[in-house]
Amino acid sequence: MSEALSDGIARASSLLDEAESVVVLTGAGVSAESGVPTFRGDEGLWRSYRPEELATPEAFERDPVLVWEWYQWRRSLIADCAPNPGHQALARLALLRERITLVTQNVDGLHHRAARAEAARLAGQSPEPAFPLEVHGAIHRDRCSGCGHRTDAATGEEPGPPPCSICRALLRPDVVWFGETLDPSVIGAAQEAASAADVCLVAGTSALVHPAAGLPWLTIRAGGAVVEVNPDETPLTGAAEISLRGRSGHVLPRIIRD
Ligand code: BV8
Ligand code: ZN
Repeated sequence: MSEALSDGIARASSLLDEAESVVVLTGAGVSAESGVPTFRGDEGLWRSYRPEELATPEAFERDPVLVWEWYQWRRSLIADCAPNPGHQALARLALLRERITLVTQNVDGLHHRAARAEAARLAGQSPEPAFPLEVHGAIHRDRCSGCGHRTDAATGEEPGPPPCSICRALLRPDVVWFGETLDPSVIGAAQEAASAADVCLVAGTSALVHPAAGLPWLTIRAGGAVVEVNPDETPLTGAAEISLRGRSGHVLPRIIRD
Protein backbone atom coordinates (compact mmCIF):
# COMPACT_ATOMS: atom_id res chain seq x y z
CA MET A 1 0.00 0.00 0.00
CA SER A 2 1.57 3.37 -0.99
CA GLU A 3 2.55 5.65 1.93
CA ALA A 4 0.16 8.32 0.72
CA LEU A 5 -2.71 5.82 0.67
CA SER A 6 -2.02 4.52 4.18
CA ASP A 7 -1.68 8.09 5.50
CA GLY A 8 -4.90 9.06 3.74
CA ILE A 9 -6.69 6.03 5.17
CA ALA A 10 -5.58 6.98 8.70
CA ARG A 11 -6.77 10.58 8.23
CA ALA A 12 -10.07 9.47 6.68
CA SER A 13 -10.67 7.03 9.54
CA SER A 14 -10.19 9.80 12.13
CA LEU A 15 -12.42 12.19 10.18
CA LEU A 16 -15.13 9.52 10.13
CA ASP A 17 -14.71 8.74 13.85
CA GLU A 18 -15.09 12.43 14.75
CA ALA A 19 -18.08 13.06 12.45
CA GLU A 20 -21.49 13.62 14.09
CA SER A 21 -23.41 12.79 10.93
CA VAL A 22 -22.21 11.00 7.80
CA VAL A 23 -23.69 10.52 4.34
CA VAL A 24 -22.29 7.79 2.15
CA LEU A 25 -22.78 7.94 -1.65
CA THR A 26 -21.93 4.82 -3.63
CA GLY A 27 -21.81 4.09 -7.35
CA ALA A 28 -21.17 1.14 -9.61
CA GLY A 29 -17.50 0.95 -8.58
CA VAL A 30 -18.49 -0.39 -5.13
CA SER A 31 -20.11 -3.40 -6.84
CA ALA A 32 -17.28 -3.89 -9.36
CA GLU A 33 -15.41 -6.22 -6.96
CA SER A 34 -18.58 -8.31 -6.68
CA GLY A 35 -18.43 -8.88 -10.43
CA VAL A 36 -21.12 -6.37 -11.44
CA PRO A 37 -19.76 -4.40 -14.44
CA THR A 38 -19.58 -0.63 -14.01
CA PHE A 39 -21.24 1.72 -16.46
CA ARG A 40 -18.34 3.66 -17.86
CA GLY A 41 -15.27 1.49 -17.31
CA ASP A 42 -13.44 -0.32 -20.18
CA GLU A 43 -15.56 -3.40 -19.65
CA GLY A 44 -18.53 -1.19 -18.62
CA LEU A 45 -22.11 -1.96 -19.41
CA TRP A 46 -22.39 1.06 -21.65
CA ARG A 47 -19.40 -0.08 -23.75
CA SER A 48 -21.54 -2.21 -26.02
CA TYR A 49 -24.52 0.15 -25.92
CA ARG A 50 -24.96 3.91 -25.49
CA PRO A 51 -27.10 4.90 -22.44
CA GLU A 52 -29.57 6.58 -24.83
CA GLU A 53 -30.14 3.21 -26.52
CA LEU A 54 -31.19 1.39 -23.41
CA ALA A 55 -31.74 3.27 -20.13
CA THR A 56 -34.36 5.78 -21.33
CA PRO A 57 -38.19 5.76 -21.62
CA GLU A 58 -37.82 6.48 -25.35
CA ALA A 59 -35.69 3.34 -25.82
CA PHE A 60 -38.31 1.28 -24.00
CA GLU A 61 -41.07 2.84 -26.12
CA ARG A 62 -39.09 2.15 -29.30
CA ASP A 63 -37.90 -1.39 -28.50
CA PRO A 64 -39.31 -2.81 -25.24
CA VAL A 65 -37.97 -6.29 -26.01
CA LEU A 66 -34.33 -5.07 -26.40
CA VAL A 67 -34.48 -3.01 -23.20
CA TRP A 68 -36.22 -5.79 -21.28
CA GLU A 69 -33.68 -8.40 -22.46
CA TRP A 70 -30.78 -6.13 -21.38
CA TYR A 71 -32.26 -5.92 -17.89
CA GLN A 72 -32.97 -9.69 -17.77
CA TRP A 73 -29.29 -10.26 -18.69
CA ARG A 74 -28.18 -7.86 -15.94
CA ARG A 75 -30.55 -9.53 -13.42
CA SER A 76 -29.10 -12.95 -14.18
CA LEU A 77 -25.56 -11.58 -13.85
CA ILE A 78 -26.34 -9.87 -10.50
CA ALA A 79 -28.02 -13.05 -9.17
CA ASP A 80 -24.58 -14.71 -9.26
CA CYS A 81 -22.86 -11.82 -7.42
CA ALA A 82 -22.41 -11.43 -3.67
CA PRO A 83 -21.68 -8.38 -1.50
CA ASN A 84 -17.95 -7.69 -1.11
CA PRO A 85 -15.95 -6.35 1.90
CA GLY A 86 -16.77 -2.78 0.80
CA HIS A 87 -20.53 -3.42 1.09
CA GLN A 88 -19.98 -5.24 4.40
CA ALA A 89 -17.94 -2.39 5.90
CA LEU A 90 -20.63 0.14 4.94
CA ALA A 91 -23.33 -2.11 6.39
CA ARG A 92 -21.45 -2.30 9.69
CA LEU A 93 -21.03 1.49 9.72
CA ALA A 94 -24.78 1.98 9.23
CA LEU A 95 -25.75 -0.68 11.76
CA LEU A 96 -23.34 0.30 14.54
CA ARG A 97 -23.46 4.09 14.39
CA GLU A 98 -26.18 6.73 14.61
CA ARG A 99 -26.81 9.35 11.94
CA ILE A 100 -25.40 7.42 8.99
CA THR A 101 -27.31 7.77 5.71
CA LEU A 102 -26.32 5.43 2.91
CA VAL A 103 -27.34 6.66 -0.55
CA THR A 104 -26.68 4.43 -3.52
CA GLN A 105 -26.97 4.98 -7.27
CA ASN A 106 -26.72 1.23 -7.71
CA VAL A 107 -29.81 -0.81 -8.50
CA ASP A 108 -28.21 -4.21 -7.75
CA GLY A 109 -29.52 -4.60 -4.18
CA LEU A 110 -26.08 -5.65 -2.84
CA HIS A 111 -26.15 -3.06 -0.01
CA HIS A 112 -29.45 -4.55 1.21
CA ARG A 113 -28.03 -8.06 1.09
CA ALA A 114 -24.91 -6.97 2.99
CA ALA A 115 -27.06 -5.22 5.62
CA ARG A 116 -29.19 -8.30 6.24
CA ALA A 117 -26.10 -10.52 6.51
CA GLU A 118 -24.23 -8.10 8.82
CA ALA A 119 -27.36 -7.58 10.98
CA ALA A 120 -27.66 -11.34 11.42
CA ARG A 121 -23.93 -11.62 12.15
CA LEU A 122 -24.12 -8.80 14.71
CA ALA A 123 -27.18 -10.56 16.16
CA GLY A 124 -30.17 -8.50 16.94
CA GLN A 125 -29.31 -5.43 14.88
CA SER A 126 -32.08 -4.84 12.37
CA PRO A 127 -31.10 -2.67 9.39
CA GLU A 128 -32.98 0.64 9.28
CA PRO A 129 -35.97 0.19 6.92
CA ALA A 130 -34.65 3.06 4.77
CA PHE A 131 -31.16 1.52 4.54
CA PRO A 132 -30.02 2.31 1.84
CA LEU A 133 -31.68 5.12 -0.08
CA GLU A 134 -31.76 3.69 -3.62
CA VAL A 135 -32.03 6.89 -5.65
CA HIS A 136 -32.05 5.08 -9.02
CA GLY A 137 -34.46 2.30 -7.99
CA ALA A 138 -33.97 -1.46 -7.81
CA ILE A 139 -33.42 -3.94 -10.64
CA HIS A 140 -35.02 -6.82 -8.70
CA ARG A 141 -38.42 -5.09 -8.85
CA ASP A 142 -40.75 -4.39 -11.79
CA ARG A 143 -43.06 -1.41 -12.09
CA CYS A 144 -46.06 -1.19 -14.42
CA SER A 145 -45.54 1.41 -17.17
CA GLY A 146 -49.27 2.13 -16.94
CA CYS A 147 -50.59 2.07 -13.37
CA GLY A 148 -47.24 2.05 -11.53
CA HIS A 149 -48.05 -1.20 -9.66
CA ARG A 150 -44.79 -2.66 -8.24
CA THR A 151 -43.96 -6.37 -8.07
CA ASP A 152 -40.90 -8.58 -7.70
CA ALA A 153 -39.04 -8.89 -11.00
CA ALA A 154 -40.74 -11.25 -13.45
CA THR A 155 -38.72 -14.35 -14.26
CA GLY A 156 -40.68 -15.63 -17.27
CA GLU A 157 -38.81 -16.99 -20.27
CA GLU A 158 -40.94 -15.33 -22.96
CA PRO A 159 -39.02 -12.56 -24.80
CA GLY A 160 -40.03 -9.05 -23.82
CA PRO A 161 -41.83 -7.49 -20.86
CA PRO A 162 -44.95 -9.26 -19.50
CA PRO A 163 -48.27 -7.39 -19.12
CA CYS A 164 -49.31 -5.92 -15.76
CA SER A 165 -51.68 -8.21 -13.85
CA ILE A 166 -53.88 -5.19 -13.04
CA CYS A 167 -54.08 -3.04 -16.18
CA ARG A 168 -52.29 -5.15 -18.83
CA ALA A 169 -49.81 -2.34 -19.68
CA LEU A 170 -46.18 -3.47 -20.11
CA LEU A 171 -44.06 -4.04 -16.97
CA ARG A 172 -40.63 -2.34 -16.85
CA PRO A 173 -37.70 -2.57 -14.41
CA ASP A 174 -38.33 -0.37 -11.33
CA VAL A 175 -35.30 1.81 -12.06
CA VAL A 176 -34.93 5.52 -12.92
CA TRP A 177 -33.97 6.03 -16.57
CA PHE A 178 -32.15 9.04 -18.04
CA GLY A 179 -34.60 11.87 -18.50
CA GLU A 180 -36.84 10.53 -15.71
CA THR A 181 -37.13 12.34 -12.40
CA LEU A 182 -36.08 10.57 -9.22
CA ASP A 183 -38.60 9.81 -6.46
CA PRO A 184 -38.76 13.23 -4.73
CA SER A 185 -39.08 11.66 -1.26
CA VAL A 186 -35.93 9.55 -1.80
CA ILE A 187 -33.67 12.17 -3.40
CA GLY A 188 -35.12 14.77 -0.99
CA ALA A 189 -34.09 12.69 2.03
CA ALA A 190 -30.64 12.21 0.50
CA GLN A 191 -30.21 15.93 -0.17
CA GLU A 192 -31.37 16.84 3.34
CA ALA A 193 -28.90 14.36 4.88
CA ALA A 194 -26.05 15.58 2.64
CA SER A 195 -26.71 19.21 3.61
CA ALA A 196 -26.51 18.29 7.31
CA ALA A 197 -23.52 15.95 7.12
CA ASP A 198 -20.06 16.66 8.56
CA VAL A 199 -18.62 14.06 6.18
CA CYS A 200 -19.78 12.76 2.80
CA LEU A 201 -17.98 9.49 2.03
CA VAL A 202 -18.11 8.96 -1.77
CA ALA A 203 -17.09 5.56 -3.10
CA GLY A 204 -17.07 4.05 -6.58
CA THR A 205 -18.74 6.75 -8.62
CA SER A 206 -17.61 8.76 -11.62
CA ALA A 207 -19.64 11.64 -10.09
CA LEU A 208 -21.20 12.43 -13.47
CA VAL A 209 -24.89 11.56 -13.10
CA HIS A 210 -27.12 14.22 -11.58
CA PRO A 211 -28.87 14.91 -9.26
CA ALA A 212 -27.03 12.17 -7.27
CA ALA A 213 -23.63 13.65 -8.22
CA GLY A 214 -24.71 16.93 -6.59
CA LEU A 215 -24.97 15.39 -3.11
CA PRO A 216 -21.29 15.74 -2.04
CA TRP A 217 -21.38 19.39 -3.15
CA LEU A 218 -24.26 20.02 -0.72
CA THR A 219 -22.06 18.73 2.12
CA ILE A 220 -19.17 20.96 1.00
CA ARG A 221 -21.47 23.99 0.68
CA ALA A 222 -22.69 23.40 4.24
CA GLY A 223 -19.10 23.32 5.53
CA GLY A 224 -18.63 19.54 5.62
CA ALA A 225 -15.81 17.46 4.15
CA VAL A 226 -15.77 14.92 1.30
CA VAL A 227 -13.75 11.71 1.49
CA GLU A 228 -13.50 10.02 -1.92
CA VAL A 229 -12.54 6.40 -2.62
CA ASN A 230 -11.84 5.64 -6.28
CA PRO A 231 -8.88 4.16 -8.20
CA ASP A 232 -9.34 7.04 -10.67
CA GLU A 233 -9.78 10.79 -10.32
CA THR A 234 -13.26 12.25 -10.85
CA PRO A 235 -14.77 15.78 -11.12
CA LEU A 236 -15.09 15.61 -7.32
CA THR A 237 -11.43 14.81 -6.58
CA GLY A 238 -10.25 18.43 -6.49
CA ALA A 239 -12.92 19.40 -3.95
CA ALA A 240 -12.43 16.39 -1.68
CA GLU A 241 -10.73 16.89 1.72
CA ILE A 242 -9.22 13.42 1.24
CA SER A 243 -9.21 11.47 -2.04
CA LEU A 244 -7.95 7.89 -1.79
CA ARG A 245 -6.73 6.23 -4.99
CA GLY A 246 -7.80 2.70 -4.16
CA ARG A 247 -10.47 0.05 -4.54
CA SER A 248 -13.49 0.31 -2.22
CA GLY A 249 -13.28 -3.36 -1.18
CA HIS A 250 -9.74 -2.69 0.04
CA VAL A 251 -10.07 0.84 1.44
CA LEU A 252 -13.54 0.91 3.07
CA PRO A 253 -12.83 -1.88 5.60
CA ARG A 254 -9.69 0.07 6.58
CA ILE A 255 -11.36 3.43 7.15
CA ILE A 256 -14.44 1.97 8.85
CA ARG A 257 -13.18 0.53 12.12
CA ASP A 258 -15.57 -1.68 14.12
C1 BV8 B 1 -33.07 13.77 -14.02
C2 BV8 B 1 -30.54 3.39 -13.37
C3 BV8 B 1 -34.62 15.54 -14.34
C4 BV8 B 1 -30.79 2.63 -14.61
C5 BV8 B 1 -29.16 5.32 -13.91
C6 BV8 B 1 -26.40 17.86 -18.04
C7 BV8 B 1 -25.87 18.17 -16.81
C8 BV8 B 1 -26.36 17.57 -15.66
C9 BV8 B 1 -27.39 16.63 -15.74
C10 BV8 B 1 -27.88 16.33 -16.98
C11 BV8 B 1 -27.42 16.93 -18.12
N1 BV8 B 1 -28.11 16.41 -19.17
C12 BV8 B 1 -29.02 15.50 -18.71
C13 BV8 B 1 -28.88 15.48 -17.40
C14 BV8 B 1 -29.62 14.67 -16.49
C15 BV8 B 1 -29.06 13.25 -16.45
C16 BV8 B 1 -27.56 13.19 -16.25
O1 BV8 B 1 -27.07 13.39 -15.15
N2 BV8 B 1 -26.82 12.91 -17.31
C17 BV8 B 1 -25.37 12.87 -17.17
C18 BV8 B 1 -24.85 11.61 -17.85
C19 BV8 B 1 -24.82 14.14 -17.78
N3 BV8 B 1 -29.72 12.73 -15.27
C20 BV8 B 1 -30.94 12.24 -15.40
O2 BV8 B 1 -31.54 12.09 -16.45
C21 BV8 B 1 -31.61 11.87 -14.08
N4 BV8 B 1 -32.92 12.45 -14.08
O3 BV8 B 1 -32.14 14.53 -13.89
O4 BV8 B 1 -34.40 14.17 -14.17
C22 BV8 B 1 -34.10 15.89 -15.71
C23 BV8 B 1 -34.62 15.25 -16.81
C24 BV8 B 1 -34.14 15.59 -18.09
C25 BV8 B 1 -33.15 16.57 -18.27
C26 BV8 B 1 -32.60 17.20 -17.13
C27 BV8 B 1 -33.09 16.87 -15.84
C28 BV8 B 1 -31.75 10.37 -13.97
C29 BV8 B 1 -30.38 9.75 -13.83
C30 BV8 B 1 -30.52 8.27 -13.45
C31 BV8 B 1 -30.17 7.41 -14.63
N5 BV8 B 1 -30.20 6.01 -14.21
N6 BV8 B 1 -29.25 4.06 -13.48
C32 BV8 B 1 -29.89 1.44 -14.71
O5 BV8 B 1 -29.05 1.20 -13.82
O6 BV8 B 1 -30.05 0.73 -15.71
S1 BV8 B 1 -27.66 6.06 -13.99
C33 BV8 B 1 -26.37 4.96 -13.96
O7 BV8 B 1 -25.21 5.80 -13.83
C34 BV8 B 1 -26.30 4.03 -12.77
O8 BV8 B 1 -27.29 4.20 -11.80
C35 BV8 B 1 -24.96 4.40 -12.18
O9 BV8 B 1 -24.91 4.17 -10.85
C36 BV8 B 1 -24.96 5.85 -12.47
C37 BV8 B 1 -23.71 6.62 -12.20
O10 BV8 B 1 -22.65 5.89 -12.67
P1 BV8 B 1 -21.60 5.38 -11.57
O11 BV8 B 1 -22.34 4.65 -10.51
O12 BV8 B 1 -20.77 6.51 -11.15
O13 BV8 B 1 -20.81 4.32 -12.39
P2 BV8 B 1 -19.66 4.61 -13.44
O14 BV8 B 1 -19.44 3.34 -14.20
O15 BV8 B 1 -19.95 5.88 -14.17
O16 BV8 B 1 -18.37 4.89 -12.54
C38 BV8 B 1 -17.82 3.85 -11.76
C39 BV8 B 1 -16.72 4.50 -10.96
O17 BV8 B 1 -16.20 3.51 -10.07
C40 BV8 B 1 -15.55 4.99 -11.81
O18 BV8 B 1 -15.18 6.28 -11.36
C41 BV8 B 1 -14.44 3.97 -11.52
O19 BV8 B 1 -13.17 4.59 -11.51
C42 BV8 B 1 -14.80 3.53 -10.12
N7 BV8 B 1 -14.36 2.19 -9.75
C43 BV8 B 1 -14.15 1.12 -10.55
N8 BV8 B 1 -13.78 0.05 -9.78
C44 BV8 B 1 -13.78 0.48 -8.48
C45 BV8 B 1 -14.15 1.84 -8.46
N9 BV8 B 1 -14.24 2.55 -7.33
C46 BV8 B 1 -13.96 1.91 -6.18
N10 BV8 B 1 -13.60 0.61 -6.11
C47 BV8 B 1 -13.50 -0.13 -7.24
N11 BV8 B 1 -13.13 -1.43 -7.17
ZN1 ZN C 1 -50.64 -1.73 -14.43
